[in-house]
Amino acid sequence: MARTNANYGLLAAGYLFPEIAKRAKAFQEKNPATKLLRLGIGNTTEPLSPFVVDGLKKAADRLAKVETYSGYGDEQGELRLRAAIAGRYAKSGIALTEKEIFVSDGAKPDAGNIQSIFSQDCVVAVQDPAYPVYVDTNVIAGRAGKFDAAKGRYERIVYMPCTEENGFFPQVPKQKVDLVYLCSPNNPTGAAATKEQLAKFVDYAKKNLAVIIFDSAYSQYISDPALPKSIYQVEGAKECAIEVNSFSKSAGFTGVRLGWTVVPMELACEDAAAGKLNGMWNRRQCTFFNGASNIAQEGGIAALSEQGQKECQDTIGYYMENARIIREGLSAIGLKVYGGVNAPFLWVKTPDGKKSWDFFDALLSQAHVVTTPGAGFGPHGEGFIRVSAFGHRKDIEDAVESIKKNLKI
Ligand code: PGU
Repeated sequence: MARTNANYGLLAAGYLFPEIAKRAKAFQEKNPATKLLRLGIGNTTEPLSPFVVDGLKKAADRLAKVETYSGYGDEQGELRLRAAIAGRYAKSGIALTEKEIFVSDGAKPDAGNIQSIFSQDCVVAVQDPAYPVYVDTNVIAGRAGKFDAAKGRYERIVYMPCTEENGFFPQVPKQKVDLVYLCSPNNPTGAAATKEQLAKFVDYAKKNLAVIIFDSAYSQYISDPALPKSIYQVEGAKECAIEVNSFSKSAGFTGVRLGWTVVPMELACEDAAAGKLNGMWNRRQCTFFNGASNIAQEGGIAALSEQGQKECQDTIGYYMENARIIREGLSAIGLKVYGGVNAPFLWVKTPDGKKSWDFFDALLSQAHVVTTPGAGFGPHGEGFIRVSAFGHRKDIEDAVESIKKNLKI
């Protein structure tokens, strides 16, 4: 008799974004004439850079001819792409070999799957609020324990509060934990960590033989040159950190699908000498994954070229101008707005201590704007909503105007 993974029963709620889509759809069905303005999920909207499109087309054309056709590639990704990724790190003074880079179909699968190479009894710490994948995948893996509905927390997860008081970057945990998830620039708060802040976690991880899982999916949105785009800019981080990244937000590949994970050879933990975790992730990927699409990988190579980088950066500039419009518009009506300077997300405090789902509902019903309630990202997300800067300019402007005109604060 087959039995199911009972850990699914421990998940406190449905996955956040489909849940929001469901509420938006219900509202739309009741109000069919209303145009909803979607600043909820962080989904890219602008066309790919022409240079990247060329790369994708060339790869598709190669598949059309017997002489150039290719099937399965290396599970770890095309060597040329891994070399190009290593080249990007080299520009920040980080030396990585191709063997330390694993190309994938996105940062979400990697951020979700990476926990599988660690022991089931590892204690996990997350920023609170955090991208829900870190917690949910550990719930499914059986590391989170039961959900305490009164506290809005899983009993075995260590929540590291990110608040207005600490500039949305947490203190290192007081207790010993084994896996630490960090995301910078942060989803959802939009805060980008300084090198000094990351260095404290690197220190902590080395002292406790913990491993940091660093999600840098929004690194290209950093405009302040003093802020690190990779945790490996911190001395010693290769010994204690895995880094996950993506082409989704940097090159508009949310639908194309391409990402990567760095597992440095130096990385070690309590029962793994240097090299072992790299070998385990390699084994995991070879067994569960058959490589990213060869077309997507050619697009990735084009995106990392000089021309590709320039064009992709222009699109990032477009989204960051959206962020500025949202920031200024919402601040002008007296809302307290964080983020949106080194990240495509704005973290907006709800007025009068409103619950985040209530403010979400108010924005939806009064202004017809879809956002993401902060509570969906963890207990300290309560009292905030996340606004995404991804969208067509006109929709962003309309959303801001509609909030200004229609929201009753
Ligand atoms: N990491 C972070 C921190 C993210 O915010 C997202 C997307 C990803 C990874 C996903 O990267 P891929 O390379 O595309 O897999 N976050 C969006 C989309 C929602 C989701 O479920 O991924 C968001 O709105 O938070």
